[in-house]
Amino acid sequence: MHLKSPGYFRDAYERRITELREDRRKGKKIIGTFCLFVPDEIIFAAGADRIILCGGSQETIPVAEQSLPRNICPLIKSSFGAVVDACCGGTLACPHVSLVDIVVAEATCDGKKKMYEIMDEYLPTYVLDLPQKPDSLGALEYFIAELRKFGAYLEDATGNTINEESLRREIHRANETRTLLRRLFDTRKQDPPPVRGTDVLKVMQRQFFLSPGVFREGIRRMCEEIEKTGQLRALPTGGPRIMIAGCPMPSGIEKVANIVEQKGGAIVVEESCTGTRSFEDPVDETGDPWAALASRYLKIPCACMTPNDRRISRILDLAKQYKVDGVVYSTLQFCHGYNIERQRIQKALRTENIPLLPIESDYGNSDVEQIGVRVEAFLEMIS
Ligand code: BJ8
Repeated sequence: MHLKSPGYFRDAYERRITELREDRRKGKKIIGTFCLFVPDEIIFAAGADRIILCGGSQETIPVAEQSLPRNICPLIKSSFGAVVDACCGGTLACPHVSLVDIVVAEATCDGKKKMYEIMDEYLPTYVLDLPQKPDSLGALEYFIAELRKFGAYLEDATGNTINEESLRREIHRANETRTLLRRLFDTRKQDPPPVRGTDVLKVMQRQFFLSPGVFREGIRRMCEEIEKTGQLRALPTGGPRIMIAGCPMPSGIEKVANIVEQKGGAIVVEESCTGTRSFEDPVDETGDPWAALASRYLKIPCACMTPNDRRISRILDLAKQYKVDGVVYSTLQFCHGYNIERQRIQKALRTENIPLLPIESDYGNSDVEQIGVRVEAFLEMIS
């Protein structure tokens, strides 16, 4: 039986929304985020909470297109449309926006950066800066200073102090989450994998809006069940082993993953921000916590970074670890970073004889059939 909603998290979403609403009423600050580069550890250490605002809905795109160009990434349009809609009393957006006091954005791709400037007219938006060449001289020092500045901003916004003890505690908790996610992903190295990729994707999406404690408990129970029974309730498909690499898949945007499974591919790993990137590299718990956070977060191999060789070696490494037969490289339309970076990744994979299928899509369903035909041919080729 295919899991529609992983049972480990039943009712967790509704409870979470109620909890955040209640906490906010009591004065807790709720931060809206859009990106993996914003360290949760600092937000929690400041006594605030967070929820993801990344839009996965097609419905809010027309609202955004009233002020943004149409030819930009649908994730940007959907997210912006959700904020505009919610702030103008609309009913299209998910309930997250109305829970949020402040947006903490990040200087990643151009479309997002420019969108955030306009979003600030609707919700107070703080932008965390990032060095775009993470391995260059001074990049780490710069990012440490940026994180400290962000911490000071949160202290001001919440009226709380971030002390070393609270930061270390949150780093430790976040590392526990990373360890559990790694344990879950490790089970997928089996042949056939004991759990469906689409179910894991739904779990990965939950990490950005559930409370970390509830999320960890759900993952722990999931791992225990898989390790005890050899598989989850979902049946393994047993087809070619597929890595999905590319843009994140926020809740609602599972189209490509669904098609791969429907056509018989066994998704064994996702190289994306809704995949391995969220738990790779624990934060060092021994040294200065600000430096340790900066060092860990700067290693996130987002395509906004240049040169992004780290991503290429990680993809090759994941392909080996998970015994991948082929890579489905899934990008969103107009996401230039991930679309262009595909060339170097495809070249590197070719040296290992691993074929790659590029799929560029949007939030609509008009291309489902066409993607299905291409995925089917790809799976046949690598079977
Ligand atoms: S760390 S991947 S979450 S920026 S898909 S909006 S890049 S045009 S989402 Fe991302 Fe952070 Fe990077 Fe991860 Fe721009 Fe591309 Fe759209 Fe994107």
